[in-house]
Amino acid sequence: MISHLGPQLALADGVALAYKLRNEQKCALAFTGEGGTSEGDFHEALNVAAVWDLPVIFLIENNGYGLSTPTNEQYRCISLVDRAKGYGMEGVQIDGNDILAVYDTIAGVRDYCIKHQKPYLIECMTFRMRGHEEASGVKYVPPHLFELWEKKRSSSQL
Ligand SMILES: Cc1ncc(C[n+]2csc(CCOP(=O)(O)OP(=O)(O)O)c2C)c(N)n1
Ligand SMILES: [Mg+2]
Repeated sequence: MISHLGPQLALADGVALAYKLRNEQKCALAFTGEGGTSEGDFHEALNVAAVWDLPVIFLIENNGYGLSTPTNEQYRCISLVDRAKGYGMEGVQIDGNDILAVYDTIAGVRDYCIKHQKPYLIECMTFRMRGHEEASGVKYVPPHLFELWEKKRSSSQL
């Protein structure tokens, strides 16, 4: 289902708990925007996953905005991956536009979660070049950010 934001993350904990209890060599993966991490459910889900040693990957797509709210109005830590330490889990921040880095990171983290029966936080850095949804537009985004990220996109295609 779409649009759960924070509350869907605890469901991934439940899936991971089922794998653990059945001794299955699997791990759960929950995907959230950085806006979803500003909800209380995010914190509960990560804390329970750490305390119960659940094999679950929490994947954050940090695209700079939660709807129209920029990240500097959402949190005060430098990076969202810094939160991993607070829950007692490992975490990594990667270039979310580098598809091979994303693939390799998730493949390696999956193996780690299954082998060590632990959760993991991955923060993928990217930028939202369009509105949260087509109707809302992007008037709240300073134009230089589009130029900056457009350049990054062009240089990564060289
Ligand atoms: C539980 C819940 N709370 C609030 C909303 C309303 N809402 C929908 S999207 C959104 C912002 C989400 O931000 P982010 O996860 O960064 O997504 P993005 O805007 O980058 O697509 C909010 C607050 C919702 N759908 N569900
Ligand atoms: Mg976002």
